[in-house]
Amino acid sequence: MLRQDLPFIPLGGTNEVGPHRAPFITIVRSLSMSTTTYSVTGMTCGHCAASVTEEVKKIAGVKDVEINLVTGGESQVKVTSDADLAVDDVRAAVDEAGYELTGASA
Ligand SMILES: [Cu+2]
Repeated sequence: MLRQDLPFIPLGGTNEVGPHRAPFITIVRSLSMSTTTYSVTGMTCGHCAASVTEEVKKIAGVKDVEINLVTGGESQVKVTSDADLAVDDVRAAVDEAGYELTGASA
């Protein structure tokens, strides 16, 4: 009886830490992080992208900004935030940097 119980002691101890923590972190992330990709026209170089990044990062809740620069076309601005952003706030930030927001998609 004791021999049969022994192997389950270390396994039980591990499971108590692992599976309880991992799903908790996953759930918190999926509920609180939001990513939206915006189309922005008018950017022509890295300086343009840096200006847009700087302005968009000023919006409350923005955690990360990634830009796929398309010179002379629609650049893609991927914004990760801890809450859904108001598109007007993003438009205002892009406008402040000197460019135009032309679309948004989840
Ligand atoms: Cu530029």
